Amino acid sequence: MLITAEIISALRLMARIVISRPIVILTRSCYTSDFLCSDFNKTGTHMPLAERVLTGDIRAAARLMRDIDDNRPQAIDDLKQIYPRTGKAYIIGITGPPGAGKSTLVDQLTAAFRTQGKKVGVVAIDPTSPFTGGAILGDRIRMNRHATDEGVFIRSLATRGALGGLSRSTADVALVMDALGMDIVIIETVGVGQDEVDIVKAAHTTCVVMVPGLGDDIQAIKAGILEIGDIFVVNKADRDGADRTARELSTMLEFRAAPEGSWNPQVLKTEAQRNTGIDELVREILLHREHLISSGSINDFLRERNERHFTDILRDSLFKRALEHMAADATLERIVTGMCDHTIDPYSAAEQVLAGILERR
Ligand SMILES: Nc1nc2c(ncn2[C@@H]2O[C@H](COP(=O)(O)OP(=O)(O)O)[C@@H](O)[C@H]2O)c(=O)[nH]1
Ligand SMILES: [Mg+2]
Repeated sequence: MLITAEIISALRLMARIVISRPIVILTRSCYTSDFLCSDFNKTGTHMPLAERVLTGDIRAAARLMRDIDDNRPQAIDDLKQIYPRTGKAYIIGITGPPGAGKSTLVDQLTAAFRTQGKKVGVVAIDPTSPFTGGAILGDRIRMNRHATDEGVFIRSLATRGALGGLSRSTADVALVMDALGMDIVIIETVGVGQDEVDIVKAAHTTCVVMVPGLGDDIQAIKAGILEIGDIFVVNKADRDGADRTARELSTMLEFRAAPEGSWNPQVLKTEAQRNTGIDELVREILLHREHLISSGSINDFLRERNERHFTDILRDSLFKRALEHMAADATLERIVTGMCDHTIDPYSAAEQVLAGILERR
């Protein structure tokens, strides 16, 4: 009897595996879509990936973003080719604490820009989900109504494994969206650390999203977040204390020493869930854009952003080169062993590794 029961349960398990397999494969193919790997465009002719992106081919863009994620060397060649044709998209950063309603707001902003005929790319970054993260999936579901709209391209980036390189991969993904012809690129990130601050610094306009009821905690908001905000949004204005939070934020902003003629950040109230206050937010974003252009501060902004982008790439390349150099003859192990018995100091070791790379050139 026991054996029969075991056999039955084993058969059940096998049946479940057999049934579930195709489902798993289908689900995977929705996201990682191997059919995206095809190098043929809609007309069936062969065309380099970068060129396909530049003609607005969404599948090619998804493929290139995956290559960027996987650190494929070919991705760099493609980025080189698209770069000269970028610089047209307007980048909006949305940052704030988890649960503030950022994704809901991004969804409404996307809809608002779509009614103006603008194509919208969204990059959602969520450091709270280091693995496959429910929140990232949540963003996808929340943005689902745009899923069939060819004028909207949504991409989630996990911070896993990115170790400091996140601002760079975000910048690269934003470039691909720009090359694809997206007029607006919205970057959503949780405002928790320096990495996230760096990410939104790449945006032309940064909106900091808060919620009512922060009370005295508002004092604890990192000064860095206050500094980067071009627009402050008190979302969930349907909740008690929205006016108070908005007033407190305005007061804090008034105390900032801002140079004459510089942009004066406003505090807006929204109810993202009910689409209230979104048109006002769009208007404020466009006002900030006008200010950047008319005051000429867009030039300083672009110089700063490009310098950061370049130094990020240079740092990455040097580090990669150093790792390769050290891997050739187990240098890293030797340095670490030497440091453990204090016969090697890390400062001289780093100088020597660097000198070794430079000699090779
Ligand atoms: N009461 C209220 N809830 C909202 C509002 N906007 C978003 N939410 C809800 O807040 C929760 C978190 O929203 P989400 O957009 O995922 O926040 P995120 O973590 O900042 O991206 C969700 O359950 C939303 O439905 C709003 O204006 N009022
Ligand atoms: Mg979110």
